[in-house]
Amino acid sequence: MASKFSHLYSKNAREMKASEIRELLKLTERKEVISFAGGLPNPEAFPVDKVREICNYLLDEKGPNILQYGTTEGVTELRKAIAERMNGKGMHIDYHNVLITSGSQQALDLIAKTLLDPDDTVLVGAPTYLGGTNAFKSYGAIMESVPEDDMGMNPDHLEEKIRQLQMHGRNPKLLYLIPAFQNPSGVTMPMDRRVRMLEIAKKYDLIIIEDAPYSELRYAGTAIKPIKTMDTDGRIIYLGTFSKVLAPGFRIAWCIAEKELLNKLIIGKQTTDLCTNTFGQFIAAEYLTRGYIDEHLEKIKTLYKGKMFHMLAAMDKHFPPEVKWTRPEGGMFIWVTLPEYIDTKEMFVRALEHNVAYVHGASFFCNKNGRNTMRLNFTYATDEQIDEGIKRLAQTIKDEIAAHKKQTPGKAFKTNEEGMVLGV
Ligand code: PMP
Ligand code: G9A
Repeated sequence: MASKFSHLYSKNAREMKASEIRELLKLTERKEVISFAGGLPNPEAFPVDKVREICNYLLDEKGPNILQYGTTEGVTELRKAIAERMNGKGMHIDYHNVLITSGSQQALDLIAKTLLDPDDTVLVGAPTYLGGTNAFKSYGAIMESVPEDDMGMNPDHLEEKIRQLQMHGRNPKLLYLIPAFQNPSGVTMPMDRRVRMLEIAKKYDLIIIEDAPYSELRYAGTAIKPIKTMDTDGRIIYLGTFSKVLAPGFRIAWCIAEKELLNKLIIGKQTTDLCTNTFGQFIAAEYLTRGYIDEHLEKIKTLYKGKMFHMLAAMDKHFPPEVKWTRPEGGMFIWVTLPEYIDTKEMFVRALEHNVAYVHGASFFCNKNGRNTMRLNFTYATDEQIDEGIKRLAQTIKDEIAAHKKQTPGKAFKTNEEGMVLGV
């Protein structure tokens, strides 16, 4: 329904859609609901004592300066500590390549603001993080989906998609990737595909956004280097965040880019929020330089690994055989595929009646696919809630399957692939 002022909205505002994750967060705040919806860290994983210790130190030793406005680029100590940490992972940057942002979400918005004109094309995975695609769409860009499989985006499909677009006079500008423990699928892209992604980006002059909020949350297998470590011509913008490894409430993240491009992002940020929360940046800098992050990572990896296997075991036990799901090596999500006749958006109402929530998969697709999929977060709930929530979800799914079977009774005879009746 058009509102009183809708005729005054900008074109961009007309494109803006509410984030399904953010909206669900309101619904799932009800105490009785067991939520596997939001990608929330477990509160047990917040280093309250270390933060208290650092705060006391900062306020006693550094005084009021840490409460002042800061530069738009970010607190130098933090930028330096991040550059050092990223170089430890194989990058070749200095702190002038680092911009501190108010969450990676802001970086996604700033990148869109800086690079995208209305009707520009962005290549995205099907599925992919809706916070990214919503940011791009809010600047009028058009999403073109490339199918993801159990190794992430398929480079052959990507190249095919680019060729098709070019035949129609469209040259995509941006390629949005989440190579490590993808949101929503939990899938990780192997090295050979990462290499191909960079080759394709060079060949077709694309900028890659390598969005990596979960890269440090590996619970099995061996680490794979970020694509950014192979970037020789500065066409990758790498995004990291403290949201999953310290606390999302700080809203502190980092964006690594080639200096000229970074300068544009900085100018874009000047009109957005002037600077990121300074106090939080000083806390994050201490957290890094004191080495607390590595201790803490070990702790939360143990916690999350336990929860992931707990949820997988509960799913093995309770889910009916018609349901399939991923077995990630890290991150925060399990991706579930139900029989095609189940629409998880419609089923959500029934799930909520059972007081259990998930994010329906279609919201991660820009091509109308994924209606029978859903994303489960395994980090937030307690182990007891995981057991109970998976039981409730299993029951909801079984009810859907039973209702479907009632509507379409099983065939009385068997047919072959061509539909010919067998055994007669
Ligand atoms: N990118 C991805 C892939 C995410 O999953 C998230 C948060 N769930 C973000 C970006 C935003 O993170 P934040 O703004 O908290 O750093
Ligand atoms: O609360 C948010 O919006 C961040 C989490 C994102 C997600 O659930 O993917």
